[in-house]
Amino acid sequence: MAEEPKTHINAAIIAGFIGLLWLIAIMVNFFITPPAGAAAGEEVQIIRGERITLAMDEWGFNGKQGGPIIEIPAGKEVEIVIINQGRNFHGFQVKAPDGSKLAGLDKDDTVDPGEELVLKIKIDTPGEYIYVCPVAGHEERGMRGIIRVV
Ligand SMILES: [Cu+2]
Repeated sequence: MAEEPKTHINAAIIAGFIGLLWLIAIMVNFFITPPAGAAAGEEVQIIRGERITLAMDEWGFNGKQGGPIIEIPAGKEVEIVIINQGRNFHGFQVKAPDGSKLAGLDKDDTVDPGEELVLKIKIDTPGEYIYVCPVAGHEERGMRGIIRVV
């Protein structure tokens, strides 16, 4: 019985810690993301392989703001087939951690509505990157997703 107050203190510390983690998770969710995956509760589609097909429209990839997670092998050339199913012109670019272009199209190279383009890209360094439509304003509207190089 002498142990009991201590146990309560430990339980309070643990509860506080869990609460803190929960708060941090909420803060991260609100302030750091515009989510590059699906919205909370939705299943995130993962596409793996050496030929990836992505449909683009307003404002997302494969019909979702925050497109699917793409997983490609490091150091190997893969094909990204981008199909513009929207009404605006769109593009595809993988960003380096500093925000510069790592692979894909330049900002001004775009695909017209109804058109498709096969891009060959190769990323040597494994990691998690962001892919976007580089047309001004489109990333902010939801044309972004995660690409994992493994
Ligand atoms: Cu776009």
